[in-house]
Order: sequence, then C-alpha cells, then structure tokens
Amino acid sequence: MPSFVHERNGIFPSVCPLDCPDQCGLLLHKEDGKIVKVEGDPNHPVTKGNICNKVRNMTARINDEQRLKYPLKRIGRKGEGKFERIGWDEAIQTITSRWKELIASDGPESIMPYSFYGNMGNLTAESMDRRFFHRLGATQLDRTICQAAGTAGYKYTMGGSFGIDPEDTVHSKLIIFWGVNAVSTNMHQVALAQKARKNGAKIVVIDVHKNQTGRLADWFIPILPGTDTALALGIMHILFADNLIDEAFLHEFTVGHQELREHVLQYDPATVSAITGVSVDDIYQLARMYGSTSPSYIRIGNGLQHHDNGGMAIRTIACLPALTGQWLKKGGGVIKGNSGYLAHNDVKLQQPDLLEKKNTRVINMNLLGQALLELDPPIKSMFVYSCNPAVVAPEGNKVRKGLERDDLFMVVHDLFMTETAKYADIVLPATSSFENTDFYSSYWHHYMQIQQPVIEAYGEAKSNVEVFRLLAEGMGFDEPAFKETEEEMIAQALDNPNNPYLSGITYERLVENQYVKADIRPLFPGKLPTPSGKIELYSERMTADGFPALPTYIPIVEDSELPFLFVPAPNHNFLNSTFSNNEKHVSLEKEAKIHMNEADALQLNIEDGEMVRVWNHRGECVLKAVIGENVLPGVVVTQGLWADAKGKKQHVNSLTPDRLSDMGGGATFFSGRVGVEKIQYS
Ligand SMILES: Nc1nc2c(c(=O)[nH]1)N[C@H]1C(S)=C(S)[C@@H](COP(=O)(O)OP(=O)(O)OC[C@H]3O[C@@H](n4cnc5c(=O)[nH]c(N)nc54)[C@H](O)[C@@H]3O)O[C@H]1N2
Ligand SMILES: Nc1nc2c(c(=O)[nH]1)N[C@H]1C(S)=C(S)[C@@H](COP(=O)(O)OP(=O)(O)OC[C@H]3O[C@@H](n4cnc5c(=O)[nH]c(N)nc54)[C@H](O)[C@@H]3O)O[C@H]1N2
Ligand code: SF4
Ligand SMILES: [Mo]
Repeated sequence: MPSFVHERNGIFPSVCPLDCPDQCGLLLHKEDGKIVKVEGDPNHPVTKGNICNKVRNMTARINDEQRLKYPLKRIGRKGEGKFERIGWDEAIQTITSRWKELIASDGPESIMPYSFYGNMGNLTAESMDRRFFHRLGATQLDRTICQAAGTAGYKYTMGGSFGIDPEDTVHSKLIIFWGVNAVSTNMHQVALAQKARKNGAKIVVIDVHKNQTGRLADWFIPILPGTDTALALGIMHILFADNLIDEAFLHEFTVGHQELREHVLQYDPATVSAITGVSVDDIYQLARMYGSTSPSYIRIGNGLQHHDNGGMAIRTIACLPALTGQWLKKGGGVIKGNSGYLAHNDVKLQQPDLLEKKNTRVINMNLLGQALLELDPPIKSMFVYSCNPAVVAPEGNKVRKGLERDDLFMVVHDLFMTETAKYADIVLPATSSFENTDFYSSYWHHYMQIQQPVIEAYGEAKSNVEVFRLLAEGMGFDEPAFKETEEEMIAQALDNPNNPYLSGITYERLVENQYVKADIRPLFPGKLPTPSGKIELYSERMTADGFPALPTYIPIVEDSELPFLFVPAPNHNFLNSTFSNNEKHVSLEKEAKIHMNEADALQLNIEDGEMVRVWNHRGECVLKAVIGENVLPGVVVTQGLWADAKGKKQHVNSLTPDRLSDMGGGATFFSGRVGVEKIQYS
C-alpha cells in the first residue's frame, strides 16, 4: 500500500472521515512531518474544494496536546477521570484475561461492543471489530442511533437506499429541504441548490426551527414536530383532487395508487392544518407548487426520523415523487440516503460466519441505559469505540448510572478522554483517520474514496483494525481473518457481486484516482428491490410487519403532560459530540441555548438572554433562552451535543426518551417533552 508517511513535506490527498453525507475530498498540507493545513480538494467532482468550518479547523484536533498518547488504566472513581499510563502489552493482557474469565464464568454474551461511526472509514467502522466480536460470541449491538427508522421506512416504499444523483439536482426547479438543516449538515447540497436557483429554482424549507437553512429559503414553512406525515398526505389529497398526477407513471411503476387515492380523501387541508399547524392556504400552495413544478427534488433529512413516527414519515414523503412522475426527470425525485449504490461486500468484511451461536442476543444501542441497569443475565463488560454514548445516547442519566457500575469492566478506544472514557477501566489511544489506510463510501454522493496514511501514528495510538488484531491474538484466535492486511480487506469488500453499481471500482483504481464514481444508471425504467419491483404506495410487507399498508399519520407518543415539545438537534460547529471539546469550535458556538417562541416566553416571564431551567422526569439542563419567532409556540429547540463543562448543565440527552421509533428500532430524540422555567436567583 502506498503511504505518504515518510514524506516530511508536501500536499497529500485525503477524505473527510466524519459522519457527514458530503464526504469531502481533502488535501492535507504537511510540513516537517506534521499536518499544518486541511483544505478541500478542488478536483473532487462534488465537493469541489469547499469544506466546512469544522474541518478547516481540524488541524487543531489532529495536533491537539489533549489527544490520548498511550494506554491508561483507571486509578480513580468511575467518571472521575484519574488514570495512569500503562503499556500496550499490559492493556491487551488485562482485557483479554478478564474476558477469558468472563467467558468461563458468564459466557461470551456478558461482553458487548458499543460503537458507531465516529470515523466513517469502512475498515475502521465495521471490519476487524465485527470479525472479532463474532468470533468471541459477544452480545450483538443493533446500531440504530442515527438513520435506522428512516432507512426502514424508505425501504418499504423504494426497496433500499436509492435516491437520485445529487449532481443532477442543479437541474431541479423546486427543491424542498424537509427536516434537514442542510446549511450545517449537507453544505454541498445547498451549493447545488443555489446553482439551481440561479436557473430559476425555488427553495422551500419545512422545519420546526427557522435555523440557517430556513433563513436561506424562498419559502420557509414551520411545522409542529412529528406531524410531517400528515402534511405529505395532505399534499397527496390535493394532487389527486386537482389532477396534478402522472397517471402513466403511476400505472407503470407503482403499486396501490387506486387505494392511495381513496385513502387520502380523509386528509383534507382543514384536517391536516389542525394537525400540522400549517395553514390551509399554505397547504394548497405547497401542493400546487409541487404538482406543477418539474423537476422537483426533496432532500429528506434525519430530523424527521428521530420521532416516534419517524419511519412512517419517511415512508410517506418517499411516495410523493411517484405521484407526479418525478423519477423520470433529471433532477427529480428524492434523496433520503444513497448508500445502496456504494454497498460493499459486508459479509466478507465482517464475517458473520465466525459467530457460532446464531441466536446470540442483540441489544438495541438506543437502550443502553436499560441494558446496563436491567438486563438479565447482565452485561459485565463493554468495549466502546468510535462513539461517545455518555453524551450522545438518549436517557443520558440512565446511561451514566449504568456506566458507573463498579462490576462493569469497560474499555474505551478513542482519540480523546471523552465523557464516556472517564468511566473506563482501560482507555486505549486511537489514531486519526489521516494515520490509517481505509476506504470511504458516501451515503449521499456516488463516489468511493481512499485514504492512505499521511502522518505517523500519534504517540502510541493504534487504529481500530490494529487494536482488534491485537485482541484476537491475545484471545488466541488464529483464523486467517485476523491476519489480513488492510489492502486485502479493501479488495474483498469491493468484490460485491450483489451490487452492479460497484463493478468498476477496484482497489487499484482508487489508489490511482483517489475517488471513483459508482456505475450509476437511472432507477427508472427499471426494477426496484421491493417485493413487487415497483414503488410500493401500498405495501403488503408493511401489513405483515404490523403497519398500515398505506401511508398513515400516527401521532407521536404523549411523552408527558409537560407543555413543550423538545427538539435537541445538532449544531453548526460540532459533529455530534466531536469538536465539542475543542476551544475554537466551542467559541464559535458560544454557549448552549434554547430557542423559544415569544408568546411562550411572555407567559413565563422569560426574557431573551436569560438562563432557564429545562426539565422533565428524566433530567434537567440550564440553558440560555433565545426568544423570538424561530419556533412555533409549544416547541423548544436546542442545538449541539455539548461536552461536560464545570458548573454547567448542558447534557441535553439527559432529557431525551429511550422509547424506540415505529420502525427499525430508531431513536426518538425529538419526541420528548419538557417544562421550562425562569431561574429565580435569591
Ligand atoms: N454541522 C454538523 N453536521 C452534521 C452533524 C452535526 O452534528 N453537525 N451530524 C451528522 C449526522 S450523524 C447526521 S445524522 C446528520 C443530521 O443532519 P440532518 O439530516 O440535517 O438532521 P438533524 O440535524 O437531526 O435535523 C434536521 C432538522 O430537522 C428539524 N426537525 C426536527 N423535528 C422535525 C419534524 O418533526 N419535522 C420537520 N420538518 N423538521 C424537524 C430540526 O429542527 C433540524 O433543523 O448531520 C450530519 N452532519
Ligand atoms: N440529542 C441528540 N442526540 C443525538 C443526536 C441528535 O440529533 N440529538 N444525533 C444522533 C446521531 S444522528 C448520531 S449519528 C449519534 C452520533 O454519536 P457518536 O457516534 O457518538 O458521534 P460523536 O459524538 O461524533 O463521537 C464519535 C467518537 O468517536 C471518536 N473517534 C473518531 N475516530 C475514531 C477512530 O478512528 N477510532 C476510535 N476508536 N474512535 C474514534 C471521536 O473522538 C468521538 O469521541 O448521536 C446521536 N445523538
Ligand atoms: S464535515 Fe462534511 S462538509 Fe465538513 S469537510 Fe467533512 S464532509 Fe465536508
Ligand atoms: Mo447521525
């Protein structure tokens, strides 16, 4: 494998490792063996040299003195953060001998991995680690915290994660950002939309919060949280009533349009207006605009699916372009996620065959608190990597109580001493992505990219792949799977006969070109991976799974009697909790705030800029109130997953529910309720 590590100076190709749809091409400037500047690669066909502020400041993170340099063992209380240095040999020996004991006394299911996509590299995120835990026979983790509900919902309609090519969206004449804060979370989609706008396109944003994305819209439509399914059904009602539909498309490429036509009669604009808070006039205007503008494109965001009814919301919105035949137009259709086009051979990469007991228990990662506190037989050891559950997981106080358990042997592998790592018995230092070999597949654009190591490993840090190789050796696992090199694994992963779009992408081409586009063909005319091969407006599979076969509005759960719906969304300068420990990024965000409608503030006697207590039966936060008209009455919104800071109460997930969404076992971060009150200083 080529590597740039031994070149002291120069500019080297790279890829952004963060969990962000844009997956930018990067150029790393290296001086005297150190990265001194991160910039966008101007030749990348989609991201074109523009990168976000977060990653322009990434050098600070890579070279941060606070980075973990060597393995540590805990000497203080759990959560206190007192550790002392140990060597890798001792660390691996401590972990594997403890696991061998646990396997003998409690069985391998007493051990559980806990990981997510802190680094999106496919090898880092889901290769050697999966092989290792399969071979170990550990409790399996269902990784549901991000897109699970929407992916399941979208699949009922479209069969898999296939939308349009974002590069085509420059041709769109109407762009709807629906539950996506694209200015912060998908900036190159905004750039493409701006290009389309120069050619006459209109940009509509549907959101519960008029944030930076809402502010750039030609038309911002505020909506009550968790009611988008009703709005989509109201649009369908009008499209059918006004005959703004494409009959030919419906006949040829969909199932169930007759049933849907009947079914949506009940979602008349007055009914939908009462549910959503969108006026009858606006519902008419939106439906008629959608029905008469072509090509029209909907970017479906993640905000929608973090609700009790999130899967259904996305299943429903995904039906809209079929009604007007948009899939046949260049720049018409939707993107929810596009990971289907770049799907690699995960069976070869993860080797599920190494798992002997096929009915090994599976734990939903959104239920971490419950799993640690209530599971019987209990989890006795947890290995956390590429994830910071003490901050990002719902019912955060329950999670932290679980992490405090003295009989839980916990290992954390990360670049930093995160809130989660403070609870660990052993902490292991991780390399940054720029120190590793890996391959990356965007879940929005269609390019696969490669990372070759550019700098030396920081201190004694090791990559995820390397750590699991060492653990396998320590456990005495001698299968060839644990000896394979990164290059071998990439080649295996790219060999995926189930995915024709991937056929032209090889390891050699990636090394030569840095990014290679999947072999994309339009979805229509063609056969979808649904049971009928068509777009399923009516889905028998949904009936079999216990859902209504037709898109149906089901309200979110009545979380409590408290007055406010609470939407704790991401912010501009952090990436989930990543960067929340970095001074520069924190100073750009200033402080943790809560947005509230002025009518509510008036009633509660709260003034702009005052600190307020936000609470429910799960926990409390103290945040700075921002009063205005950016949210509807009855709704409060925060932004960002803030790091713990002395004297501050800003752990928003201490307030979020650990109920699961309707589909896919997804998270319901945005379906909770809170009370808000002025802080009375005595
Ligand atoms: N800067 C930045 N970029 C990121 C991230 C980050 O933390 N910061 N996180 C990354 C990750 S992991 C993900 S999954 C994506 C998430 O990025 P997005 O897909 O943008 O999803 P969210 O930011 O969760 O929510 C998007 C919007 O949904 C709104 N919303 C909440 N509930 C509702 C509702 O019921 N209806 C409607 N219409 N809108 C609603 C919120 O106000 C928010 O503006 O971004 C990725 N990119
Ligand atoms: N309230 C609320 N909560 C949310 C969300 C929300 O919108 N609101 N969003 C949810 C969503 S969509 C997501 S995806 C999750 C994300 O939650 P997480 O996956 O926990 O994401 P991060 O907070 O970025 O934490 C990633 C961690 O991985 C570490 N890391 C990075 N690279 C590597 C590596 O190569 N190896 C190892 N071992 N570690 C590495 C980073 O240092 C960081 O500590 O949060 C969820 N939580
Ligand atoms: S976080 Fe997203 S926008 Fe920023 S550099 Fe990475 S991929 Fe690009
Ligand atoms: Mo996510």
